[in-house]
Amino acid sequence: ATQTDIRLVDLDDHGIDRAFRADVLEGLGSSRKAIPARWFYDDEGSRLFEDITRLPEYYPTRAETEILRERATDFAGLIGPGRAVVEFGSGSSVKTPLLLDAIDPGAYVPIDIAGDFLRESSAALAAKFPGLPVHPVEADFTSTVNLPPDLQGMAKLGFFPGSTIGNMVPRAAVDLLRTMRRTLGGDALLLIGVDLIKDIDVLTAAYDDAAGVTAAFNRNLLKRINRELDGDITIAAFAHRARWNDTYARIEMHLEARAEIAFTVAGRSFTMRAGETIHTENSHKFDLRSANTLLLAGHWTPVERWTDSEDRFSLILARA
Ligand code: AVJ
Repeated sequence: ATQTDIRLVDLDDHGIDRAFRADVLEGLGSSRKAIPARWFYDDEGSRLFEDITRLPEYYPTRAETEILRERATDFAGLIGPGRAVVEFGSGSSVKTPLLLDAIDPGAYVPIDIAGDFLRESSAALAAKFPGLPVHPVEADFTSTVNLPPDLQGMAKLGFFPGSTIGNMVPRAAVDLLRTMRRTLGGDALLLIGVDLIKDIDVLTAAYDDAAGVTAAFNRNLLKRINRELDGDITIAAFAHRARWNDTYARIEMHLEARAEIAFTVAGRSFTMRAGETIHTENSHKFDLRSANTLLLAGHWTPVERWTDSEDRFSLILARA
């Protein structure tokens, strides 16, 4: 294909609305309140996350970008040209071009749940790579995604950067890895980023920055609930918390009620005690063995791994 293609394969918006409502009502109704982290990424949340990646405390993006910059020759040799790069979660402005530059792909397929953000980032990417077919797909990639028929016969490289896999508890991560294998098909490869276990103060600061951007990102979930689910939550009544859970090897983010509070969402009433939290995110950290074990359980065989110069972050290449 010579023509740049930025058609958007459309997902049923009502499906997303219904899933958000169901997750929020179930999460707020449970005795330990929790809402899945994937709901952070409405258009505003996606923009706030981009701001997070530029924070001095938030090292993962810089560390991963360093690996992509330094190891282009390795990627070219191990991956080769002509593959369709399928990115799970739409590309940030910097990382994806580094990978595409390194391997000379046959097509680029970003999959994301946030449609408007996907449209913008796909258009920007297509402009940078004239002649590269770009096929954005608006979908929830935790279920098998039907890739555009134009890609049949092209081997796939899954790209899952940013340690997004760390947002899932191990059993969900394993399910997702197996789902990705189904989405990508036969002789696929997967290039996946995982954040490494390190000093707890460094980890905690990355999720509780001095400028308060991560706090705004966390609280944006409440704004989204108010707007999309007709809620009346007082946003300022909640404090942002980030804490290390050593048993699970993960940073947890919570929204903590500063005082007793009552609110309604979608016509339902909820109350919270002072100090009670809504658990909004897990960000699991790995060492190289736990990362390999996770991949193997997800039916992927590790082939090669790279870390940044300060051993903070790792990119792993695996084969189906
Ligand atoms: C994009 C999910 C990997 O867990 O580090 C950043 C999201 N949350 N700061 C992460 C996030 C708070 C990020 N991931």
